[in-house]
Amino acid sequence: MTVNDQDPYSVSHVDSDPEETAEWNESLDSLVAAHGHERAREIMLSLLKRSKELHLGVPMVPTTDYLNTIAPENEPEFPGNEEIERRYRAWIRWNAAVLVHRAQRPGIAVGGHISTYASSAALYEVGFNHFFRGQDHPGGGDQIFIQGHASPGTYARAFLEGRLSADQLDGFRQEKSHAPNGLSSYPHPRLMPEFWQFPTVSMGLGPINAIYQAQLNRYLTNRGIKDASDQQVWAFLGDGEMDEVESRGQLQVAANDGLDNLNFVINCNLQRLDGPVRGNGKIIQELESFFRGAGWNVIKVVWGREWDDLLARDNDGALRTLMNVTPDGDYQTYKAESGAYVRENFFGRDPRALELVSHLSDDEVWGLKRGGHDYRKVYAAFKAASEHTGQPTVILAKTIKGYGLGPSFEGRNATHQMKKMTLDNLKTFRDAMRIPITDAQLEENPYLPPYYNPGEQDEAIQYLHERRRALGGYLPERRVKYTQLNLPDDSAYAVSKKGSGTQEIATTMAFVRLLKDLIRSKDFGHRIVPIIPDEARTFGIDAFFPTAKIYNPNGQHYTSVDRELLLAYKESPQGQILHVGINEAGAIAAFTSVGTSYSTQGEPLIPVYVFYSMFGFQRTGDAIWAAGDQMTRGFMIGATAGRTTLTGEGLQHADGHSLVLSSTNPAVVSYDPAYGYEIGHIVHSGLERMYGGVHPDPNVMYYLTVYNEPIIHPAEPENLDVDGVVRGIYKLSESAVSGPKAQLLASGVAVPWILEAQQLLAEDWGVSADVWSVTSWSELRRDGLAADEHNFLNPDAAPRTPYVWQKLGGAQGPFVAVTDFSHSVPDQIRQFVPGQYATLGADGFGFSDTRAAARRFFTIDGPSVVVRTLEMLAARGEVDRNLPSQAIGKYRLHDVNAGTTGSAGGES
Ligand SMILES: Cc1ncc(C[n+]2csc(CCOP(=O)(O)OP(=O)(O)O)c2C)c(N)n1
Ligand SMILES: [Mg+2]
Repeated sequence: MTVNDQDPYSVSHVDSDPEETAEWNESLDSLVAAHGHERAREIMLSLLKRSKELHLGVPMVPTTDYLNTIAPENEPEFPGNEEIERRYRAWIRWNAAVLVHRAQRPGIAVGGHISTYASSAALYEVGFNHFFRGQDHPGGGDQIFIQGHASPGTYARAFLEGRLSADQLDGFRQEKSHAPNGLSSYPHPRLMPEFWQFPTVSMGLGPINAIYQAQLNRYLTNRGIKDASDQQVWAFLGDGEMDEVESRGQLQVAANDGLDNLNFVINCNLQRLDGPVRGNGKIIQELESFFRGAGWNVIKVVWGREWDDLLARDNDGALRTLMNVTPDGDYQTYKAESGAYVRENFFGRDPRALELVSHLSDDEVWGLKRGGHDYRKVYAAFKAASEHTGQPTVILAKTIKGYGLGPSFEGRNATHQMKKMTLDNLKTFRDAMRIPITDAQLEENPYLPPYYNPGEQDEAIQYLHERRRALGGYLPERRVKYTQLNLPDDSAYAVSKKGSGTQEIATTMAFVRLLKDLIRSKDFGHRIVPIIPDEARTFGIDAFFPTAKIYNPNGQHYTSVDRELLLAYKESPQGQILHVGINEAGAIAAFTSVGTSYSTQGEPLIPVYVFYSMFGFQRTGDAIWAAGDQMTRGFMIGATAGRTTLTGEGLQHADGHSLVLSSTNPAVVSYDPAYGYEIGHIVHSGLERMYGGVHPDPNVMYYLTVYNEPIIHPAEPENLDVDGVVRGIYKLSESAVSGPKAQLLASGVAVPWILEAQQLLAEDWGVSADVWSVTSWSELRRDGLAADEHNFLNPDAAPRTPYVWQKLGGAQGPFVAVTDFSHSVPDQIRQFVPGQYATLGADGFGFSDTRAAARRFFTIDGPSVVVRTLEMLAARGEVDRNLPSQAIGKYRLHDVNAGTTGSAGGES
């Protein structure tokens, strides 16, 4: 069976000598009575230690009984007016359901979720009324990750707060057709930039991003950039969502960092989309052991106050045993049935338990609530969580999916997807929520039941406002006011401009050299946050270890093996580098929190996330998409790029498509630079765009592919076409020879190949080829599409010319493009090239071999470019039609062993 049955301390555990055991227990009881809890705890710990020495095999307690962690006698006073809060919670619940229902009106029918918020309303409301501090709070405010499909509840609250109008509620999921009063389906900062802070709806990203948000807050504090020590992160999550690897995979980070500023609230309604989360087991027990094992503080809120009396009278543990052994599937069914059913099928299994409820009517049995619906129990849990120190806390709150919506919703397997209520459902729900709306009003148009808002003068609404005032303003709210940056001056880029002299270096190294100088840049460098998933040595970033240091809030308490070395591995609470371990999912979560610090904390930081290009977009593309939603700014560096360049590593490492993937993310600006000076201008323009204050769209992430093949980097040419570098294409070399003309295009590591081809074409075949470095195929495509779109919609206006066309318009001869990526990368600009266009690329799986052999295999090397160019010229009648086959013979193009393009070596 599942973990929930393994508790050796549960009442159902068999005792071989109960009398003797009772004597021991009595001793303990009198110890507590005489010397108090603390002393008794000391004795117990000492006994446990002794039992370990005696090898008694007493296990750590992974789970506790299926009971509330906080005993009734330890519950704090509820400080609010429960009656008033309950009143407007019901209004919020009504409006949340009605807004989804109204979104199903004929002709609209855009979907939405009713049952999720219905199950979690009390959890949110206790938070909003008593815990969650707004951004005007002196401490800086809390950060709330709201469960994506519970968004109707947040909108409904904002409606009562007067922050959203009824027309806006009716614009739910109609962002264009109902503009400017549309509301996004889920929390999407990009779509509602003044409202939502954290996108959460892709299951699993909320939990992992919340962990790294809490870490960022500590990082800012430890590094003295901002005191965020009074801020808490609260993440609302689903129990089904906890199945995602991202939900659980980084729990240890939160524990190791001691993130007591982090609280997870998991709404355990026992259901996910299709049915039970753990029908045969118990999700709360499973999560308890999982979180506890990861080092978290666990608070279970299983039962409402109505159970307190029963449990107090449960002297022989009969009820507790039933609670422990009942699987979730049964708990779900109880709540889809009736009080009589619960009496018979739950309590009825043990006469002693049945006796405990003998004085209750069936209705009262039905009224025994789950903990997550009980204000006081939830309040107690939130208070304990917010006060707990040294560990992150998870609250596991048991609820009913579709709570209060009546028998056709509550606990039904299909409830997640139910978006519409029948007239009867509406009436039942109206009664349960005590909404002063008449039958006649509902019957008038069942598609459009009215919203309810008693107005600003209402006592409850005033109470609601007062609570938010006391807590520092309304939530959620996204702000973008931030400390202005002094961007580095030109001298920071000098290293890129001067080239590598006679030294061969990879573009990775060229980038790292620039990064080093940027980090040194006064008043600016400390805001750069290198993020590295355990590849620093691969990319030469280990050089930063001793100076920038690796962030570890606990410092370095061991004697480092390499302490004598110049490049010692140095961990420090003030460390600048976020070394996240072998963990791309965590790295992108860190990238997101760091890259949105300008907004969440008003303190810009520039994340520079360096990774194996194969394990970036391909592995964590969804998280990068969410980063785009959250309007993250920063730099992603896809190192060891290229299908043939990372020699030797083979199929799973050889990246020939990350630029295709990155091109699909509208928030990503991708570049494939060839030389250091290109990198310098690209990074410079990126920083200007993100933080220069001029660009209309600063919310972008730059993606640069860099390679590990050592090459000579030329110094920056005089009169470099900087605009071309930044916009995506510039002429690198014009052929001096006379002869038939051709134009060669390449990006990144392939630029030297077309320089080689230029030379071969001139020397072997008398062809004059110009060379263009294409720094960004995808930006050129975007520009071309924008021009197309403009011309399409404005036939009478002066037509726009795509930038590629402007650049290549006067160039003579056919165009041949080559790349170490798949054909689809250079094919992106095909329709904007003013002439015949052929592309060479490396499609298919990579493999292990030398660079020269691999490039010959894919026919993308210098001689391949020559042959392709000659073929195009021959087809146009500009060279002899026998030349291509002569060239194939001369270069032995069909022989992989004849390839010579590319150097050996380079770190990987
Ligand atoms: C990555 C991902 N996969 C699938 C979905 C579709 N989806 C939305 S909600 C949901 C079920 C959520 O169940 P749970 O987390 O228990 O939330 P509840 O509504 O029960 O509170 C699913 C599968 C999604 N949003 N994200
Ligand atoms: Mg659920």
